[in-house]
Amino acid sequence: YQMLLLLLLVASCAAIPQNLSEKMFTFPQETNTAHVRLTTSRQNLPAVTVCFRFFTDLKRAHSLFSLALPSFDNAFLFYNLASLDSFQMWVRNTAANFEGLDFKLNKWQSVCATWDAASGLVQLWVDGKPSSRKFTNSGSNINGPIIIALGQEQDSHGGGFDVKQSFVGMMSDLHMWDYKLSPCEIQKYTNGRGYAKGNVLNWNSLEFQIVGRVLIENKQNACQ
Ligand SMILES: *[C@@H]1O[C@H](CO)[C@@H](O)[C@H](O)[C@H]1NC(C)=O
Ligand SMILES: [Ca+2]
Repeated sequence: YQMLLLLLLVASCAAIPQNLSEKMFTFPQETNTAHVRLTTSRQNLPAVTVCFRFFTDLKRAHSLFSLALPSFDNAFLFYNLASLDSFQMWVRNTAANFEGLDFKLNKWQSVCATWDAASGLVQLWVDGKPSSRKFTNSGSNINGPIIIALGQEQDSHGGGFDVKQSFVGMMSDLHMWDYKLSPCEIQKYTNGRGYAKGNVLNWNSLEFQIVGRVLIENKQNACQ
């Protein structure tokens, strides 16, 4: 009976959006199961911006944000490579490589990526600094039922995880928009002040489901 109550509680938590302001997800362990699953009713995106902050000491390759469609497992994927200055952005299963970026271990960093179907260009922003603009995939929207996994890299729609691509660390302030943020808006996001919250995913009103050992914790701010 208690188990049933617990299950009902878990089910209802998943359905109700939560305000994660001043919170973070902690991924404390290397597994091929633990993740946060996000869904959205939006199914047809002509452009995308995704921004979040993360902290890790991983020196191997890992997925930071894995968005899959039934037709493309890497429909929109942030993939950090083993060498810290190399990064891949995947759009509809086509990758662009970015080199010489300023990623650091054991430091909170902001990252944003923008893409639009018209130009097919992807650009990455690390702590507000822009990368080169690179072509991935143009002419088609990100279209279909979206499943996003934080903490794991999808090789199928909602699954196909590999422990050696999992994320260990913390993540916060995730937002997703269906348009390209301007450089000025990305600067505002990076500074954490006065930016328009995501209209596809909003950290202050987030629907999600936790699978396995992922914790919601307070951000560890120093005393004022
Ligand atoms: C979330 O919480 C923050 C801090 O308490 C508050 O400023 C903000 O208005 C809240 N947002 C929503 C959508 O409830
Ligand atoms: Ca994949």
